[in-house]
Amino acid sequence: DIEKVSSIPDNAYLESKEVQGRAVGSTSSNANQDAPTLAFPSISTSDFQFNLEKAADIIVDKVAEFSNKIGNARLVLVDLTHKSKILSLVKGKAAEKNVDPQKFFTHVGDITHLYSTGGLQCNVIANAANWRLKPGGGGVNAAIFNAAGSELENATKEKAKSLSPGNAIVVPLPSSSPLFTREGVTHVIHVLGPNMNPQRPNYLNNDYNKGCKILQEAYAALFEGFVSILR
Ligand code: AR6
Repeated sequence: DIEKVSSIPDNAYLESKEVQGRAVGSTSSNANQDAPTLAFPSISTSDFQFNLEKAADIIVDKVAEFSNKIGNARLVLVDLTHKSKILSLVKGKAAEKNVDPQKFFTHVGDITHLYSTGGLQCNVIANAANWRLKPGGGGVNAAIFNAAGSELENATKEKAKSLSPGNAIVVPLPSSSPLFTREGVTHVIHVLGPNMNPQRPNYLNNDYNKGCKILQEAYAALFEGFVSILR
């Protein structure tokens, strides 16, 4: 796939390296591949239309802050395509800030097929949810609820009825869910980010003071949720 390969930036920065390693067997460069791993999408930057530069700064700041609190576990920012603007921005900023590439890297792939298609084992995935915690609505939310089956919907309902912006909720996934059996996902963490889309609820009317604060809170809640699973 020449098109895809040529679009990988020069500073590809560990992207998907262990994926290839996993397929051909273990090597010293991917010794950490069995570590607990949180895969997360870029919250609020697609349907919720949050500014990508601002989001990238917040992601890298929060990752840097939490990378000291997760032991040997890993954080992985995922997006669907090699052309993802948010992945390149975050890769650049993470390299500038010397974020440990063993603890944080980016990965191109569908968050519902990380192991089966990408060979990347992630026991926890995050969802960019809606406030009702309901399936559908497109984006990563629809993909995760579809892939996880009714098990996720029911397990979510048991935990909470709704979510307010800047918050996250950890949902243990029943072992009968296809996402558990096929991908090895044991927990989904729903996160509600700030909304800059006038067509959606809780619209912030371009108020980036509030928006950035809510996005920071959202990532802190997400990473704290992951830390609570590690304990
Ligand atoms: N795998 C990996 N990344 C994905 C996938 C996937 N299957 N699908 C989308 N992304 P979005 P938001 C990336 O719009 O902006 C929903 O309707 C996508 O490229 O899913 O927080 C909810 O119900 C982008 O980088 O979430 C809410 O109402 C990132 O995931 C609303 O959208 C987030 O894009 C939330 O909007």
